[in-house]
Amino acid sequence: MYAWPASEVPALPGQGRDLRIHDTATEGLVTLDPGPVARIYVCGITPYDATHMGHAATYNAFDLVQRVWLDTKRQVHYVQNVTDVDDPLLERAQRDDIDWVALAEKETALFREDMTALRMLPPRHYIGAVEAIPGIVPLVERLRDAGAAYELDGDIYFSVESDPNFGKVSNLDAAAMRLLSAERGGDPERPGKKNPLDPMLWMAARPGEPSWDGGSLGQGRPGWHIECVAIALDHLGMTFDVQGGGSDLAFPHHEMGASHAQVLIGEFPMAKAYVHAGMVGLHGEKMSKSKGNLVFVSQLRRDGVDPAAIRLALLAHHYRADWEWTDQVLQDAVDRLGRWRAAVSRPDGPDAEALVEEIREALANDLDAPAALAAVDRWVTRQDTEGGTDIGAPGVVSRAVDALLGVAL
Ligand code: 5CA
Ligand code: ZN
Repeated sequence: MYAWPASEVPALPGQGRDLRIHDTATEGLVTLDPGPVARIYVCGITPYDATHMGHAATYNAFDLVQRVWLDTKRQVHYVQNVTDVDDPLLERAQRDDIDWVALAEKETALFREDMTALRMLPPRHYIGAVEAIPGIVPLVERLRDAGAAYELDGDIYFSVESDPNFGKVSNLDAAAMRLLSAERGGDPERPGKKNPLDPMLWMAARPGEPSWDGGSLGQGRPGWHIECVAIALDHLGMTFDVQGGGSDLAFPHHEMGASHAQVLIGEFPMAKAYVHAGMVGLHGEKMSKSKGNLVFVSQLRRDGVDPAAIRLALLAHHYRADWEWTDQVLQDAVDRLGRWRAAVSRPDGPDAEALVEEIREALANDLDAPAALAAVDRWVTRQDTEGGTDIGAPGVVSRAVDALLGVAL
């Protein structure tokens, strides 16, 4: 499907830096050394409700990854999916008595608007689960032919025991995995499974639910993890640089994806770094569509909040931290945006070359956006207190903030 328009990314003077980022699998920082084309897969939305601040924070993190790479003059091959058929989407459509396709289209369209307003750079390939089905079916068949999948009442499950590296993405013990499997779309209680954690690869058609021709798999629809594996392998190939998402995707989603790829390709890991953003909460609980404690990007925009302020509110938190959305967070961002805009509209200021390097250094260091904001704050304060005679400096600051942080001043 189509994505959304890209905003301009100004070229900056000097040299970009290679990204050092936290990898969940090795539980440490890795310095990525992509070739001339960096490859990243970011798990996309399940479009049954509008984009909330948690989604926006996660996509902001991976937008920064892209901007750091672009600053090193690399191209970025960015792929994102849309889980446009899955249980929660079908359940919401049924609850609201609307067509599931119309619901998915409506929420995906709103997501595109929100991403555009927030100046998130679009993926090169934006792929829906439904359109990926012709690529998913042969992968499930291959897993079955390799003895890594089995049938249970017409549904086809992946056997986690077929992967010697199972567990190496999320590094959790068995009890934690079992708990999270139940919470996050798995069915550990279903009788007849070889291992309670085994995820579904292909779900046989259910009455009243959409289904597709799965060839030798029968009529049905794809499981969640194989969706992302099929799209990633098709568009990026094995061993791409980053697979990204919120921390709630480490297990089971990214763990199972790595397992599917291990059996299909015979290699681990599928991504050189598994990068996970912290969870944004509201009123003490993780913001989630299922709980309904949500602040929507589109609602804030409707209320007249400048999307650049929303973006600054996200950037004020380290991507790996769990944090709370509050009115104060937004107010602080609105105030900061006002100060920055006033500063870059002045005719001159202190030299900004060192500032560009500070922003680069902060982002290259595990995407430390709060440190980048603090560096800009310091330049703004210096301009205010000491003045400065560099007539090019406000323009340099404005271009650096745009190119590296995605905020148009
Ligand atoms: N379609 C799947 C991924 S293939 C999915 O998880 N969709 S989602 O709509 O539920 O979430 C989209 C992205 O937002 C995921 O990366 C998820 O980890 C992230 N996310 C969801 N809630 C939050 C939150 N409260 N804070 C931060 N990130 C969140
Ligand atoms: Zn995914």
